[in-house]
Amino acid sequence: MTDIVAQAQASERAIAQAEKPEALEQARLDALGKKGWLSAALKELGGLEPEARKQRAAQLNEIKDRLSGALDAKRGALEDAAINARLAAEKQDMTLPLLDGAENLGRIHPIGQVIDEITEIFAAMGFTIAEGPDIEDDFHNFTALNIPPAHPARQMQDTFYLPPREDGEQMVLRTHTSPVQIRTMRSAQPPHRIVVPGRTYRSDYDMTHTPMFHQIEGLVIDRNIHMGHLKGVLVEFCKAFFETDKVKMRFRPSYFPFTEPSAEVDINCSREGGVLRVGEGDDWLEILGSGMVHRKVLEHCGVDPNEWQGFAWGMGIDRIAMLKYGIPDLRAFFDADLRWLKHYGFVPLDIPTLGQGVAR
Ligand code: 2U9
Repeated sequence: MTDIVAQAQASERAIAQAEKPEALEQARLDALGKKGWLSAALKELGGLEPEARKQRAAQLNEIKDRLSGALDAKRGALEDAAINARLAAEKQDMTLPLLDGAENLGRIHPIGQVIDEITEIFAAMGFTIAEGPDIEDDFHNFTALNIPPAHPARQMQDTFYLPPREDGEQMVLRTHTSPVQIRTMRSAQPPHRIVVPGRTYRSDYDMTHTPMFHQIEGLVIDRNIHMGHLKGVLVEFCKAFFETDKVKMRFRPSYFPFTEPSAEVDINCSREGGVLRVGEGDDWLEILGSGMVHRKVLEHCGVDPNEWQGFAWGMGIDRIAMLKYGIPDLRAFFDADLRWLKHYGFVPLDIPTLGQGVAR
């Protein structure tokens, strides 16, 4: 009898003192396991007198319940302790910015970035984006734009011609995005306010020219439109794009077949020490061409030039991107070099710490 009480107390002590699940399991096996002392005691019940057996069985069951309860409680306590120990040891500061993740973030190509910047500025002025095909017919790329057959822009060295079709028509890779404005005017009634970004193609390749390049053009057609509107829109655009109010602009008379009068637009810059700074200094830098839409172009589009007038402009996106972000070589734009893109590209989300990581 005392034996059992002593063994029960020893088991309770072993349970209380167990510091690891393995020690607790051993304590359980020693008492309640098949070969444990309680199982052995239960097996001995059969040899007892009925009355003694009853008392002994009640005692053993009470001990078994007590030990089982103690084992469950201790198991729970050890599990809690293990979790708390892990929480303390593996604590992570979730407020720290990403480091490895930032390394692997994709980048927006400078051309895409500049297209987004420019279209956003014009969108705020009420323009919508228009797009069209890269492969164009002669009418939309040249004739409608008042570019006659003998014009140098049509010559083989500038224009990529596709093999003639069965009907004899020779399509071209568009040499500017202007055909999109032609399509817009021929398919919808004025007024129009559109910006047209896209790929354009000319047979040219050197430090400053690639056979595929990007343009963005704009067109406004409405009643009583004049050069003052053209100037106002382009001045606002330049201030917003170069993020300065002090940029000076110069409108120089020029010639384009599709506009009359025409003007090229320069902004002031400094080139001290070989570093180009926009909006500073007394040098000039050409950034775009513009003009009032030629009446012959309006007529080609079924727009009555006596009722509707408009202005248009065009600029090279690649050149403007190089200028704004100090990118030296145009050809690198199209090399698909990920190291270059990591350096000159833009992080998609505007979260500074994502782009730069943090000190460890
Ligand atoms: C229509 C009528 C007029 C678009 C214009 C320019 C002037 C111009 C060049 C800038 C650099 C092309 O990428 S570049 O080589 N563009 O100077 N573009 S006016 O005039 C239009 C367009 C469409 C219907």
